Amino acid sequence: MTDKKLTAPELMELENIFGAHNYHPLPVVLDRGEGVFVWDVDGKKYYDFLSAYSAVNQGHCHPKIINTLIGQAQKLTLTSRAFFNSQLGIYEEFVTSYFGYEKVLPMNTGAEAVETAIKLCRKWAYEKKGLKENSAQIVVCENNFHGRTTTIVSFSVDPDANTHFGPFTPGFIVIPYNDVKALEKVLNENPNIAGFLVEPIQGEAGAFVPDEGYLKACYELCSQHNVLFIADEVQTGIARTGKLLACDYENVHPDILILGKAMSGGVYPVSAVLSSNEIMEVIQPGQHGSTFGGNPLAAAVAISALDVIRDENLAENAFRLGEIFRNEMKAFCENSKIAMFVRGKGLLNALIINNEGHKNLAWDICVKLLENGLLAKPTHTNIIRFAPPLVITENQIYECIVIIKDTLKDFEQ
Ligand code: IF1
Repeated sequence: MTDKKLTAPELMELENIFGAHNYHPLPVVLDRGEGVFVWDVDGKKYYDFLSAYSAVNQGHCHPKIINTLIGQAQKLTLTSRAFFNSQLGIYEEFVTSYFGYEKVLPMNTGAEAVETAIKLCRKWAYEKKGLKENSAQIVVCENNFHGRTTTIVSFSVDPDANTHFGPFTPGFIVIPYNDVKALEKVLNENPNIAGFLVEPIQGEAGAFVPDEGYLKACYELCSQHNVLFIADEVQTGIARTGKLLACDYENVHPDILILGKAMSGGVYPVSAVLSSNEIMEVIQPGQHGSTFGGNPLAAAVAISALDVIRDENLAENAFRLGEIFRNEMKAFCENSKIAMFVRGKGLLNALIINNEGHKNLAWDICVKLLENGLLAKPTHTNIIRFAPPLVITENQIYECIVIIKDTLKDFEQ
């Protein structure tokens, strides 16, 4: 931490000059966070309705998680996996029982966990399913977002994500999302399919919720065809959508579950791939890993972060307050010319803005929201995502609904 005191414009200029321009942030420089609130360098307070893209479900700087972080940081942080450490086994038992799996493979970021799942699925396909070497295909969905590595952007349909980043990794088949028939067709026509990788709700696509029954139907098709159902719950998992996992809504237990973000409450990069003994045993020593994956600091922090989810009933809170948020915003949309509709589950919601004749309207609304003390970010030019920390209270969510409605009213002609 530096004690150098610079103004917000000076700090933004430093990022502009010395940092790569791979982001386009809203003009606010944050300095401190606590629960649902963050403060900028001038001491102005905001409701955080992004939660670091759902990593901070437990709220900023949750005291229990931070205490664990400090305690473990003073004891042992990293050993590599060349040795055992005193936290990892305890975490592995905890996390597998928490999510109902037999084994976990610990990694750090979401993209790394997705990569891990892809490698695991391919190896399973050759060693257990009996596919011919290098023939395995993984089915993915249009408008997916699974991270930024070269392999993952190979199957993105977003030109920003993959233009000029080729050559790409082969072995992926893209089908429309929320389309059971498309999955059935590809499974019937292609005998080389190893897995189906899917987000239970598409986050980057703007909290796009599939039809009820979609996940269940896909899961059943996969099991009929001996194809692994792989759920990327990096964003939807850990209580965000009103259940521990979004797949819980349809009682689907993925063959491979991918988690990240809120695994640590946003204090440290922790991701995980969970599966059965039968699938996980295809990876043997030397075949996959990471210097930081499974380190004692991550292990200790993740136990605390998952304890908080359970102890504070954050899934139930997200479910209940999400209903209130959508009902209020739905009613508002009925009489609005610019707010078209709201969608989402739990506290992962998006408002669709009518930006005809005013391309930057969603951005301008977010800048106005910022001025009014609430942080949210637009996506795909006309969608605003609303995803506060799950520790938000009923009174606070009503206060935020007022801020959002008042801000939107300013843009109605
Ligand atoms: C950024 C979106 C959110 C994810 C799913 C894997 C990853 C992500 C379902 C990779 C990451 C992020 C990363 C963030 C923006 C973001 C995002 F707008 F792109 F879609 F959350 F809404 N699977 N999502 O959503 O995890 O490697 O980043 O830890 O700045 O790119 P990661």
